[in-house]
Amino acid sequence: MSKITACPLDCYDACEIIYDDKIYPSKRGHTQGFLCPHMNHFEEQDFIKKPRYKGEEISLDEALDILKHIVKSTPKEKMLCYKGSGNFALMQEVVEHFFGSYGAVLTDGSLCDGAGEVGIIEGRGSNKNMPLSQIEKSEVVVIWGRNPHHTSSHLLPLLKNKTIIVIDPVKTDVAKMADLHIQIKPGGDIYLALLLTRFLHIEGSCDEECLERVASDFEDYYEFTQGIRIKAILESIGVGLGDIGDFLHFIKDKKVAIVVGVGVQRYRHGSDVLRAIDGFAVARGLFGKEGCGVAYLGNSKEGIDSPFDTKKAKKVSKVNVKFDDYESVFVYNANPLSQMPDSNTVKEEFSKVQNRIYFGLYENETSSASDLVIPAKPFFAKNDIRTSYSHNAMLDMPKIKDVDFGISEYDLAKFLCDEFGIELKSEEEYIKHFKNFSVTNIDGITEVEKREEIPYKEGFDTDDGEFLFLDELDIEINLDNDDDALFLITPKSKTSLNSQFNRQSCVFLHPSLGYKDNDEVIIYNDIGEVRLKVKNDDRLRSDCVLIYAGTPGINNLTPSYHSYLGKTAVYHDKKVKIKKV
Ligand SMILES: Nc1nc2c(c(=O)[nH]1)N[C@H]1C(S)=C(S)[C@@H](COP(=O)(O)OP(=O)(O)OC[C@H]3O[C@@H](n4cnc5c(=O)[nH]c(N)nc54)[C@H](O)[C@@H]3O)O[C@H]1N2
Ligand SMILES: Nc1nc2c(c(=O)[nH]1)N[C@H]1C(S)=C(S)[C@@H](COP(=O)(O)OP(=O)(O)OC[C@H]3O[C@@H](n4cnc5c(=O)[nH]c(N)nc54)[C@H](O)[C@@H]3O)O[C@H]1N2
Ligand code: SF4
Ligand SMILES: [Mo]
Repeated sequence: MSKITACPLDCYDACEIIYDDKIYPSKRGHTQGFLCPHMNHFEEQDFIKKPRYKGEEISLDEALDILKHIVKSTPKEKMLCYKGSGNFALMQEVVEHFFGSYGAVLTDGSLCDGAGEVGIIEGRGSNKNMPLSQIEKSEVVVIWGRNPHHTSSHLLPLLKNKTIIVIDPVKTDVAKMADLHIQIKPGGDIYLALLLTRFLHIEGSCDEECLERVASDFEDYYEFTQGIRIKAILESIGVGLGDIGDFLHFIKDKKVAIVVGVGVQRYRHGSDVLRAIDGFAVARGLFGKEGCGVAYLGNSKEGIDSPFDTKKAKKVSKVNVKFDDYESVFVYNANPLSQMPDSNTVKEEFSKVQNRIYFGLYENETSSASDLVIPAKPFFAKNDIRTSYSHNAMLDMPKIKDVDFGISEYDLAKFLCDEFGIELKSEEEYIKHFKNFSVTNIDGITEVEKREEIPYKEGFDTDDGEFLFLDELDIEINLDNDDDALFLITPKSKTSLNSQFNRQSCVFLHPSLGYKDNDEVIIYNDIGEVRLKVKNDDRLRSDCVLIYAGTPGINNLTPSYHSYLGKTAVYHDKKVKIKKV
């Protein structure tokens, strides 16, 4: 039996793993012989092992029987299936296949990268990613709102001997090693991207050939960037004119990779930020060339058709679905009571649902508020296959070692499909379906066949092949520091993966705010409040409050409205205040 599998987690890197009694990193490809702490300690986690109903332990058969009765007794339009991305592999969708085919309601929208993705698609016509293998070939890497030491550590070896520019409100580890760190005010990136484009044009460094070929509207766009008042805007985003000069100096005549994370698009205008960053990259001629491009979170399913029947189902937003509109809610691969914005409202509405079902690996806010809890099997005990949003590999995840608890997504879907007369193919057929979209390259690495190593070589995927620039800014961006409210940023923690593993419990503040370590404070705004201990952190700007994603209570403070485009949560859109307990 093959001992090669892959990490199932929602992470850029999608590492290859050898499972030989325990988990080891593969030495091949991008994994390069190391895994992060999540996988190194994966098997030490407390998995849920026993199903339970209303607090009483039951057998798996009893749990499935109760599930069947709940589904049977719930009107289809009153049954909601809420899926998250706790396990990122492709077979996970099979449970939605059952609920979607049956006529229940599924979710859409995004808690993650959706706003940025829409901005990219508006400009380029698609969201094809610059893969890791191309970043390796660049000379300058601009890390724009990404924290690779926490979230994409396999990028780090590729940064060696390259010029590094970091744009981040926090002096992250990668900012410390950078040639230039622009410690921008949160939410200011759109202006920085527009001003960089304007100055690129002023200094005559635009790629004229590229503009002529795929961006004939550039002159209009340049005019649009002239509408920005340089001095006032630079001051309001905390960037100096010298930073712009240094940035353009470092990238001059070099192969440049702009590596963007989700931090820049956690605002209502999130889609415009990615579109403006892309606009700069187009002006500099970074698309379709070796070692150049923009690496955001690409569409991990690009080049693969889903075999599952989920398209026709009615869908409601993951960001702000009203749980109490439903009689029964089936949550899997997710911890919405912690990870959706506006947790207080989410918890209250969830508590009013008649039948709350949680299907997952670990106990959390959602499992403890559910009536029926069904344990899932961990990745190495079930068959699956996965792709990534940062490289083109397709990684097989065969069942390697069974465990004596839980049920796989396929087996749960199979049980329900059989009970309700819904067609389901065999597990092998689905895995084969996915494999049909792959090809094995000369290094023995299996990749998605239709992915281009250097995307947009032949122009963009818009109707006429041209890039579509942003042409208006009718947005309201609150960059004022004139009240005592502070910007809230909620980046990813090194110790947890969203709400899985070791979650943080502190609020991080700049020492100049005058709090002592371990002071108990209440962070609040008009949405809610959370009580946390202080940790002083001089890597922050003094106008920022940092609470890591996954910290219990963080989303008491975050708004449930969508980004203007892309139906995405906007976790950094609301400022907060602090009071001592
Ligand atoms: N260890 C770990 N790894 C993870 C995860 C995890 O929870 N833990 N989660 C996974 C998931 S689901 C995702 S989506 C990815 C996300 O991974 P990343 O894209 O790296 O996202 P974040 O850590 O949220 O934010 C990255 C950086 O953006 C900065 N930032 C915040 N606001 C702004 C802003 O307005 N402008 C700029 N320029 N920067 C800003 C933050 O300070 C932070 O350093 O990570 C994945 N990997
Ligand atoms: N404030 C703030 N909130 C955020 C974010 C932020 O940056 N700031 N980040 C957002 C982002 S980018 C994301 S992607 C979301 C993530 O939010 P979620 O998708 O809810 O992810 P997790 O918190 O990792 O919870 C995943 C759950 O999936 C379950 N699980 C894991 N593996 C399996 C499996 O194989 N099968 C089944 N059935 N279940 C499994 C585990 O029990 C785990 O508790 O959170 C969002 N929330
Ligand atoms: S770096 Fe990402 S893909 Fe690799 S082991 Fe850690 S969580 Fe998994
Ligand atoms: Mo995410």
